[in-house]
Amino acid sequence: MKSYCMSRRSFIKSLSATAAAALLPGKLRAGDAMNYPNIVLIYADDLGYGDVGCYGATKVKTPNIDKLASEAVRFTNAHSSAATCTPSRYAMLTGEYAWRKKGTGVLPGNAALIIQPGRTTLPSIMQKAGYSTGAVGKWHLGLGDRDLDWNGQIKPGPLDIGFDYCFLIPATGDRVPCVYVEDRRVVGLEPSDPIQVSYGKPIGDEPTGKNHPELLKMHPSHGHNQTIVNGISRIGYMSGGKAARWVDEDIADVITDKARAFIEKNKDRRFFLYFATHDIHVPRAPHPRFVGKSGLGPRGDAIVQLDWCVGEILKTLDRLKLAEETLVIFTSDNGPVVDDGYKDQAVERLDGHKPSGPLRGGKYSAFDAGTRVPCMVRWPRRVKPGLSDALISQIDFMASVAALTGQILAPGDAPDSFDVLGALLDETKTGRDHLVEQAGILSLVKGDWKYIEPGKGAKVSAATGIELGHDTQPQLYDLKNDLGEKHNLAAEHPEIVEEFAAMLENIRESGRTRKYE
Ligand code: NG6
Ligand code: CA
Repeated sequence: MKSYCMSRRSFIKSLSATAAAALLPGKLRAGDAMNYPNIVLIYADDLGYGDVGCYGATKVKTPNIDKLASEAVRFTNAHSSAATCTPSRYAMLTGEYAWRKKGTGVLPGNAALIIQPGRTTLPSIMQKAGYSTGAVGKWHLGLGDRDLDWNGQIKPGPLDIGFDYCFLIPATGDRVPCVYVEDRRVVGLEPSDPIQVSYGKPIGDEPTGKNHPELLKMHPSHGHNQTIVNGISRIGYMSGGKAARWVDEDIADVITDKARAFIEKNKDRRFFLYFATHDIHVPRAPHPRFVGKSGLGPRGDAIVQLDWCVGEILKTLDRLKLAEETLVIFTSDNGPVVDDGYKDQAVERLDGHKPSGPLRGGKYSAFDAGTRVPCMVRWPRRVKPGLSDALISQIDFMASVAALTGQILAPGDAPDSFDVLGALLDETKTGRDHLVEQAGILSLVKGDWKYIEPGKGAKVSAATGIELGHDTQPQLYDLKNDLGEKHNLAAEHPEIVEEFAAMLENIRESGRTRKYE
C-alpha cells in the first residue's frame, strides 16, 4: 500500500512538473526531473567576502573553493539577506525577507520552528519537481513547537517544510543542545540519560564555563560561559544526553560523510542537497589534521577545513559522474567576524588577512561586508566559467529554481524572491533591480546607490569590534566609486535620500516585492 501511494505521488509530481514546464517556452524542456540538474547548495557560515583565495585572500589557501570558482560563474555582488544567520536562512528557504516576520532574529537553541509547515519553500519546490531533498548541517531555524522534548519525536522540523531527509546541528556550534538530529530523533541518545535544555535557569548540575573555567580548553571572550560540552562552554544549559554529544573536532567529518551518503543514495535520481557547514562559525575547533595548517590560528584552520569539505563534495560528484549535471552553488550566510565570543587567537593571528576584503564592516553590520558574500554557481553542462557583477540575493534562489524546473509560484509564495535564473547561469549580467539588506536596520541598494536608514544602535560593536553601520543620520554611498563606503553623500543628495527612504517605506508596507501577473 505504501509503495503504491509513493509511486502514485511521484507520478503526479512528474506530471505537474511537465505541465508547468510546457507553459514556459524557452526554459529547460521538461519531461521529468531528470531533465533538470541536481542542485547542491553549499552554505558556509560566517565566511567573509575576503576569506577565500578566489576573492583575494592570500594568507589562507582554499584550493578546492578556488578550483570550483574557476569552473563557475563567480559573483562580485551577491548577497545573503541579512548580516546574521537565522534571518538569512529564513529568507533563503522561504523567499520572504525575514524582517517582515517577528521572531526571525538569531534564535536560541530551544526555539520552535519558525517556518510554517505547509508553506511553499525552496525544498518544497524541489520536491514538487520530483527531487529527493536533503538538509545536512547547521539548521538554526528552530525545531518543534513550543517546549520541545528532545527525547521524543522532533516535530515539526525540516521534514515538514519540504526536506525528505535531514541531519542537523540544531542551532549553532556554540548553542546547546550539542547533539545531532537525524530526521526526527537525536542521534545516539540513550533513554536512560535523557536530555534537558534550558535558556533560562541553569539545568542539572553540570559544570559551566562561568563556575569552572579550569575545565575549559577554549575560553570565552564574551558570553558563552554556560554548560561545558567537550571542554568548550556554550550559550545555554543542557544536561544528560552524554553519549549523544558531538565532538566539535569531528563535526566537519561527520556532516561531510552524511552529505556524501545522501548524494550516493540519490545518485540515480534528481536530488537537492542543502549542505550547511558549521565552519567557520565559533567555536572554531577544527580536526587535528587541520590544526596549524593555515598559520592564522583556528579561524584560518577552519577555512582550510571548510575548503576540504567542499573538495569532498565535488570529488563525490566526480566519482559518481554527476558533476556535469549538477548545479553547485557555494555561498555564505553572512559576513565575517574575527572575535565572535571565544579567545581563539583569531585577532592576534590575522597576520594581515582581510576577512571582509575591500568592504567595510562584517557580520552584524549594515555596511556591505555584512551581506556581500562569496557566491559561485557551477553547472558544467550549461554554465561557462565567468565573472558577474549582477546584483543577486540568496532570497532569489527560490523563484530562480522554480523557473529552472518549470514551476509557477503562487502569488502568495516567496514574496521577495525574484527570478534571476538568467544571471545565475550568466546568460545576462542583469540581476535584481534593487535589494534590501538587513542588519538590525535596513539598507536599500539600487543602481550604484546604497541608502542606510537611520538607526539608534551602536556604531561599533563592543563585543566584536565590528563597525555596525548604524547612525542617527541617513547614509548614502556610491558603491560604484566608493565600494568601501567611506564617504556618506547623504547631505549632498537629499533628493536621493528622500527617494530611497520612500521606496524602502513602500517595500515595508506592501508586504512583498515580487511582482506577479
Ligand atoms: C551571538 C553570539 C555569537 C554567535 C551569534 C550567532 C555571543 C556573545 N555572541 O549572540 O557567538 O553565536 O550570536 O551567529 O553570544 S550566527 O551566525 O548564527 O548568526
Ligand atoms: Ca552565520
